Amino acid sequence: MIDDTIVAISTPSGKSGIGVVRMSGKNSLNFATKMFCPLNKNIEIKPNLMVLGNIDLGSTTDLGFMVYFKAPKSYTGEDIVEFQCHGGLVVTQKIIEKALSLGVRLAEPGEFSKRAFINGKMSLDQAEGVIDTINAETESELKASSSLQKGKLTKVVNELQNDLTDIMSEIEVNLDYPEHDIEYKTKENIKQEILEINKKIKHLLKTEKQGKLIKNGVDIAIVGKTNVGKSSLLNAILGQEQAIVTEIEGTTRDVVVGSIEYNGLKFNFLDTAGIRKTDDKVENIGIKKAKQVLKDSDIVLLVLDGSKELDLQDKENLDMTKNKKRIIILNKCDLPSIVNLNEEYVKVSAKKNIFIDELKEKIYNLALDGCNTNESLILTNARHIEILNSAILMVEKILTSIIDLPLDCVALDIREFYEKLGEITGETTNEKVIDKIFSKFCLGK
Ligand SMILES: Nc1nc2c(ncn2[C@@H]2O[C@H](COP(=O)(O)OP(=O)(O)O)[C@@H](O)[C@H]2O)c(=O)[nH]1
Ligand SMILES: [Mg+2]
Repeated sequence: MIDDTIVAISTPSGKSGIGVVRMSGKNSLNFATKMFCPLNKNIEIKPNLMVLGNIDLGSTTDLGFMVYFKAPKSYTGEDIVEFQCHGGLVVTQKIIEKALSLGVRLAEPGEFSKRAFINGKMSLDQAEGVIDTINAETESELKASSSLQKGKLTKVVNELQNDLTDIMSEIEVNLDYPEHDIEYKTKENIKQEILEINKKIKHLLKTEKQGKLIKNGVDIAIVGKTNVGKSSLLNAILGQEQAIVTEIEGTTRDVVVGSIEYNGLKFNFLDTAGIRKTDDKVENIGIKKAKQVLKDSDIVLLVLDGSKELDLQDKENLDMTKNKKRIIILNKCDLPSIVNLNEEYVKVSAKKNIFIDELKEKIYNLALDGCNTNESLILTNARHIEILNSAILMVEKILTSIIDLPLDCVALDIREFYEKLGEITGETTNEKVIDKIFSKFCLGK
């Protein structure tokens, strides 16, 4: 049982319409009533009721609301009081100071959620869903974190563990009544059941690819020789003048990055220095960077000037990018086209904004590469993936050794596998890992 009461500002600091200060712990109502005076003196503070009143700020008061959530029906599972006050830098800070002066302790980052986890209000993976929801930058990230937060992974893990519990009791019965024939049959049954579990985990792990796309976004290098319109293309895609565009060769030297959300996914475009032979020291550093960006990217947009004959540099660039996932772009399609190319390409005009939406759709489809980002549960968390990968190794070990091993040894392996899965939900997670997870939360959550 946690004894102390903690407090934190739950809204970001800065000017805002309202601010929220949250207090949790078994004495929170007691503390809160010492610093809040309802406008209606006869009102009774009841759970889940917003009460208007003056919040004590020391030298003055702020007119705001207080709401009380009674344990265990609260986020943390403890008594919680929330003050809704005016936003800005001072009011919330003064509420904190007042609470501290009464003996409340300042919460650590993620401490409310950690308490929720300790008090059984949510599993560890659900808590990770909470932080992912807060950190989400795109719709697809939000969808994935929302499933996690709602306990979809917890449910799958619990079901797998229930199957394992059934298997373990089957073994138990068999150990109590040992008979060779029965043992053999039991082992065959278990093998089938474990195979089913193996299938389910593998199915889940298949979503890892989508998960990476959702979590990391897609890095797209825009490369080509100078003056083909790479920076213009970046600007056209972003819909704003992010990179400098001139008719002077070697204008772009450093990498210019801009991101967009398209169909719920994040795409990071990296505009690079034009590749050419030059004696300019700075430009050469830029070209080196361009090659690195090209190497690290998920997709390459190789830009060519469609209004001019291809030269040796273009051909070198075509060759340099041929092993990457790439789209060849013939830019400047507003001008008469001269280029003859045997490879698949798309025509655009970065300057006149022609076929830019079509290009975005093409990039999206290439990035997705047939995978479905609408599955109801997608693994986006590296910790979960790592645990499931270790679990698969354990399953495979059980499957290969089950017929030769005595049943009690099999039972031990299955128990170990069960515990491995429990690391996802927090049932068997090491304390250091738990602390690390919650320390990444923001203050006030
Ligand atoms: N006509 C035409 N000119 C373009 C187009 N895109 C870029 N340009 C021009 O080509 C020159 C080089 O453009 P820039 O984007 O700086 O090329 P970068 O060196 O590849 O980044 C500038 O004068 C642009 O205005 C286009 O689609 N059509
Ligand atoms: Mg440029």
